Amino acid sequence: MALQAAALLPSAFTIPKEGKASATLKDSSLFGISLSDNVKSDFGSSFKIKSRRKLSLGAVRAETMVASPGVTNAPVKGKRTMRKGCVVITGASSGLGLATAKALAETGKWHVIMACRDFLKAERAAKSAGIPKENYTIMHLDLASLDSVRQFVDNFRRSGNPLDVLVCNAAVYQPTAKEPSFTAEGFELSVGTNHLGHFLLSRLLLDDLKQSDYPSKRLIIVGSITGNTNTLAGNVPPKANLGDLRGLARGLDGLNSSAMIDGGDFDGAKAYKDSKVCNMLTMQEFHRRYHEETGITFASLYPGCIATTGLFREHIPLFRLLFPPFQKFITKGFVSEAEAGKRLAQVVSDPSLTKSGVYWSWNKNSSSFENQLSEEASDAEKARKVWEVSEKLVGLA
Ligand code: LMG
Ligand code: NDP
Ligand code: PMR
Repeated sequence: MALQAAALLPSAFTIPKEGKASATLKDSSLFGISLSDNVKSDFGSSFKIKSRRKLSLGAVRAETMVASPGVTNAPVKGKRTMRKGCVVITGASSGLGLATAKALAETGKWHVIMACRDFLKAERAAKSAGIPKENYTIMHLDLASLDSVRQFVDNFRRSGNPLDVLVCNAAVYQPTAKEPSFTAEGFELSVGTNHLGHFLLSRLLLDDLKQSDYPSKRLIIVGSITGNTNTLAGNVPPKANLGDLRGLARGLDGLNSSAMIDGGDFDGAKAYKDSKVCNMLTMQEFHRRYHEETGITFASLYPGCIATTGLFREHIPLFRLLFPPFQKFITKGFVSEAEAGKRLAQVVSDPSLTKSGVYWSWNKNSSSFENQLSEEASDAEKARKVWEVSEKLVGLA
């Protein structure tokens, strides 16, 4: 089994033919080997130039039109009126979400809604990160409760802010749990929070995104290399595998059915990786269903291995001690929170990253490229099934 992955390794460094936008590059950080600069700059250059030109027009007009800072419901004077963008980031109280909030807020061009389960923690985090206070608002959101998700959507609408970009970033990881824990509605916690909570949130907020007059509207769902079995990292056991979704279809309640999507025995690390596969599949299903009709950009990404974040808080102390140096010096996949925040901020706001249906990654020089997902994470039929089963579970169907 492991050798399947070995066979895949050389192809991880396949270089696309020059000029081809549809690259077949895999996560680039395996043992520090990455793409040559030539390939990187060739790749994607055509769409970069096009979209930059289009958007800069809007930006120039915009700067002359903004009268006062802050997100307002100022009357829309034509499609290209530019104002501060408004971005909702879930789980912005630490790690990647906080770093992204900071990176965006500091540009002065974004107002960040930090959607967090712990209000005080978020406030302290924003303050100590030095995020300018006029550029963020904290709103309560507990993704482990669908009622809370619905409440958040109501509160957000009442706040009168437009929704230009939604970033589904929050996650929990329970690598050492022997028994499953559950969300308010009784779904296994990792898939319930990371996938189902975000699934409901993004389905409900799709209407708000549609109504935005911002030049580039985006819905971003954070994925990961460890959910992709076409990489070495994705082959470290336990591997992601959604199977035939029998556990998910029965509600992941751990009572009448398994707490795992594939119906197997509970494994916290696998549940997390499975949830990331659901995140990446959901992004693609959104793209297939709504991109053409709405013009919204749907994207996912692997920001790099941010080995120092709170994600590993439940891992054993030895792991937390060794994991950062292991990633820094052995795999070379390590990235700081600040750097990862800049990467995600790019996916939120960079005019050259408007392509939809894409899973972004970065090479050693921190240049973005379109990466290829594993077979399971790009399986259109599975994406449709995950979508349909999930909408039943969250009460949308
Ligand atoms: C599980 O353990 C836990 O059970 C689970 O609870 C959860 O925590 C989960 O993913 C999280 O992990 C899986 C186990 C995987 O992880 C460990 O226990 C890690 C320690 C393993 C130590 C192995 C020594 C390697 C030396 C590395 C340097 C030390 C720094 C370590 C820092 C991190 C940890 C403390 O680990 C294993 O199963 C070990 C075997 C890993 C092999 C994975 C490779 C996949 C196969 C891919 C084939 C590629 C072939 C390579 C050929 C190369 C040819 C060029
Ligand atoms: P952190 O633990 O630092 O951040 C996770 C955030 O999610 C925290 O703000 C946490 O809130 C929030 N959160 C957890 N549960 C809920 C909930 N029920 N409702 C609302 N918010 C919640 O981890 P990272 O920054 O590393 O993780 C961010 C994203 O990056 C995740 O999607 C993760 O899968 C992804 N990722 C991380 C990688 C890494 O190497 N770290 C690699 C690849 C992807 P609180 O502060 O209250 O705990
Ligand atoms: Mg992994 C080839 C490089 C590589 C990369 C980029 C990652 C990323 N990891 C790599 C390799 C390995 N890891 C190897 C060879 C091992 C065996 C020693 C290994 C082990 C390992 C563990 C035990 N790695 C882990 C864990 C975790 O608990 C993390 C995890 O799986 O969380 C779900 C993790 C990660 N490794 C990564 C990344 C990004 C993670 C963090 C999890 C994520 O968000 O996906």
